Amino acid sequence: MKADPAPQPRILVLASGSGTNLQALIDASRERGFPGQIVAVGCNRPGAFALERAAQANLQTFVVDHTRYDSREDFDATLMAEILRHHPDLIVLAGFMRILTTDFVRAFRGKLLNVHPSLLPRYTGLNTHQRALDAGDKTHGVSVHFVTEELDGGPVIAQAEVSVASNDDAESLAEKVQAKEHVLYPIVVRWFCEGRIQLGADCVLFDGDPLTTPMRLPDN
Ligand code: NHR
Ligand code: GAR
Repeated sequence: MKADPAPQPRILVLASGSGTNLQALIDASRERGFPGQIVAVGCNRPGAFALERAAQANLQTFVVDHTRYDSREDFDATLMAEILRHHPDLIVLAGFMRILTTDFVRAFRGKLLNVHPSLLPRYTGLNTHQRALDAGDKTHGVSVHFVTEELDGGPVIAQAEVSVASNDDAESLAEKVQAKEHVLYPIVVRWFCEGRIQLGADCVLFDGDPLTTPMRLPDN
């Protein structure tokens, strides 16, 4: 008798908005040989288009509407309970817009990834494209990092750069950065599912070795 194939890592995606990163992950996960399976999509906004994308892909969904909770602690406790029902090995923040409490982040330490639209450590938080423009940066980009208590401060796994043109505005820059996100995020999720990346004490381990500088997607 043939041995059962090893179960694939279970991926849960959290989104808040249009879900283009979710879509990129759905598409990648359907390629032959992808080493993980998306088991559910959670969202904090009832009307988000990400939910339609998930339904279209026949994925289970759940909504925890943050406006219905008095505190972040209560919201996170409910979110955590919903997540645990799906027994994920990896939780992927894909345009998820709620800051998570320390308790939540600690409960899933080493299993939480985020895609952030800047070259961290530059521009943590919101409004990153306008801030890069205002600073006169010639390059901008995207980072994928492990989520820790420190907002957008967890160890960076990989980055991709875009060049800023003199006629770029926040919208055109966001478009360029998002195109990179859709390539970079599935690559990093694949690495995670293959067991190649881990969160060490205070850095990323890649194939067991500390990563001294983030991995880079070649600039075209
Ligand atoms: N939570 C922790 N603890 N650590 C991180 O690194 C996190 C996190 C939650 C989300 C994504 C992040 C980003 O990529 C992320 C990283 C939302 C805000 C924010 O200010 C900031 C950073 C990120 C996501 N959110 C507002 C809030 O009050 C709400 C804004 C809105 O709804 O539009 O939570 O940039
Ligand atoms: C992405 O550009 C992501 O980097 C950014 O929001 C967009 C979500 O797009 N995330 C944040 O700004 C987190 N604060 P999507 O919903 O189409 O994937």
